[in-house]
Amino acid sequence: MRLTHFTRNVMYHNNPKHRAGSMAQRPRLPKSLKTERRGAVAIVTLARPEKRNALNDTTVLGLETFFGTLPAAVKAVVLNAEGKHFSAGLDLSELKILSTEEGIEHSRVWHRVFHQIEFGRVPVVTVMHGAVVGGGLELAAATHIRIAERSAYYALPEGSRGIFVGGGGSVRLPRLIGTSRMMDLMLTGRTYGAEEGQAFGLSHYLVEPGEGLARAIEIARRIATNSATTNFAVMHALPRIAEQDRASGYVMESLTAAIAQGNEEAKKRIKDFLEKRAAKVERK
Ligand code: 1HE
Repeated sequence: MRLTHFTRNVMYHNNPKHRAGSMAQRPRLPKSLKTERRGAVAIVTLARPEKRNALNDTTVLGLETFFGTLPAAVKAVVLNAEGKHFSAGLDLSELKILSTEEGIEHSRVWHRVFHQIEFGRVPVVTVMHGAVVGGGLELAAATHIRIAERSAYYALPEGSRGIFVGGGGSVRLPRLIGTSRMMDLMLTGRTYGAEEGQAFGLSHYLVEPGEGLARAIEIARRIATNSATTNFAVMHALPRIAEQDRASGYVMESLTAAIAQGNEEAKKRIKDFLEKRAAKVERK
């Protein structure tokens, strides 16, 4: 196999000495990612606006390092992006040199990294604006809460580039918007605007331009106050239950509910409510 930039990168990250979490110090992230801490919330920002945050190997593997080495005190993450666009998707300049075998490996690396985000330790809130296309949409779809600024628009230009989604898009996006809409996006190259994305399930919140990050931090802070058991159950049990047959789902739900309610944190929170120390459910 030719030793391309991509294969060298994968070999580096697959080496146990270099893997996330095995280092004594916080590992270095590539320049295309910036990070910031706000208490229990960590913010990771795609920072390659000159290339419209196109996702190259370095950035994708950097995300793996970031999510694989989150300090224990971080309870939620915000994913943000610099510049006018969230992400132009896969860095096409890297794709042009991959053989078929390397293409499979490339896609499998994206699967591994995005799986680590979706089924990681903490919920991730994404702020989307401008172009959210191809692999950028696949990345956003692997996160848990998506906030769209009104400038956001969505597309899957893989069809017009002669390729196919490779970052888990064909698994995740039909579950969000339906196979039929995804077919339309891929076959026709059309875009959906922010309002359509909101109506179809690509975003949970629609906000004015420039308001996404503040809203994301507010939501991430709220998520960080949940019990770790609840967040774990929502991230790991809920999507699996949704994909199981009903009978298995009910069993898994009972077990998850019993484990959650049995812990001291739940007992304390319920007692607090009953003794009027906790917030009511309010519609603001
Ligand atoms: C890129 C990329 C990229 C921009 N790979 N370099 N994705 C696409 O097919 C989308 C391609 N990009 C675009 O359609 C447009 O760039 C945007 C609509 C996102 C933004 O337009 P604009 O006018 O703001 O920027 P631009 O002038 O097109 O691009 C600025 C620079 O970024 C330019 O480089 P420069 O050196 O000439 O300045 C572009 O070449 C570069 N650039 N997008 C590489 N994608 C795991 S499978 C996933 C499969 C996919 O994601 S396929 C979808 C690929």
